[in-house]
Amino acid sequence: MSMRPKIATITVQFDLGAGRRGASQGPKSILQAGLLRSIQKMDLSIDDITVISLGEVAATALDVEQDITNLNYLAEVITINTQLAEQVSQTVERGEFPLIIGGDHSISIGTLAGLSTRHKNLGVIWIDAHSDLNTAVTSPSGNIHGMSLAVSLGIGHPLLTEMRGLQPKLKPENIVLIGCRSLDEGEKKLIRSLGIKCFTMYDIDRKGMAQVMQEAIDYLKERTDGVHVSYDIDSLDPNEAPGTGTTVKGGLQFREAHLALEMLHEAGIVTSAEFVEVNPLLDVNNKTSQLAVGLISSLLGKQIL
Ligand code: EXY
Ligand code: MN
Ligand code: MN
Ligand code: MN
Repeated sequence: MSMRPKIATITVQFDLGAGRRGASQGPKSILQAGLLRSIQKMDLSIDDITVISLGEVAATALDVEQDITNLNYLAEVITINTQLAEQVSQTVERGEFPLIIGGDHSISIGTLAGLSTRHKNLGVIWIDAHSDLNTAVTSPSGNIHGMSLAVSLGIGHPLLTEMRGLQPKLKPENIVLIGCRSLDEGEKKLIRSLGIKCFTMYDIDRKGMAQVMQEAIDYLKERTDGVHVSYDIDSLDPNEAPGTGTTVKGGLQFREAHLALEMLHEAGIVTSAEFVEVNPLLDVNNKTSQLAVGLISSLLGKQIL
């Protein structure tokens, strides 16, 4: 019996938070790329891994007043995230490690709501080309996957922020953004006004990933009661990972991302993780799903030697 917590894999076949369809097929392509086999090769037996699938959401699952603007598929986003929050909360209550496989990045609303029932001072490492800090007022697209971190801070439409019930919102000082290279004006204002720690691609190029990760780990270690890794595959350079819906050039090389996750594993501070935005419709060779399997494995502890 391994001493490590069981890994509760929650797959979320959902992409209505994004501007295009396809990320709902991310979980299947990541499992087909060998995720469970790769996890098994570590010190985990298969019964240490459970897989719960949250399926497609019936359209207009809630009757939300139709005059809400710039919040695409609001009802469906609320429905799936309410379900996901419940699953994550139960997983944490059972003392298991939640590993959420998306699906678009709007599902982090549910993940973080579920985690906040247990972690009163949760740290978040958000590895992403974007900061997902828009609201219906500042978003250029109305796609809720670009708003999910703002919602988790309690910023945005009440139907989203209050979906989280009375659970504590994330604290801005407990968030570290890594890999940003495409920020809207509203997001820049929020990052500055809230003093959110942000290592952009400029910082990574200047300091190197090892230094950035050491600073991020040291920063969160002293102030949080657990760390959630929210990994958006579009943090990688599109030449490495074309299978994602909102590509931005000048992204992370695979080795940089791999090092970041290996260092997070070694630091021993990570208590949950989610991997989102893999869209197999955009990558016929399925290279992106294979990269995702490699990154997930290194976060969970697969050492090179
Ligand atoms: N900032 C843009 C928007 O809000 O529409 C693009 C957001 C892309 C979000 C992806 C999940 O990271
Ligand atoms: Mn994102
Ligand atoms: Mn992104
Ligand atoms: Mn290990």
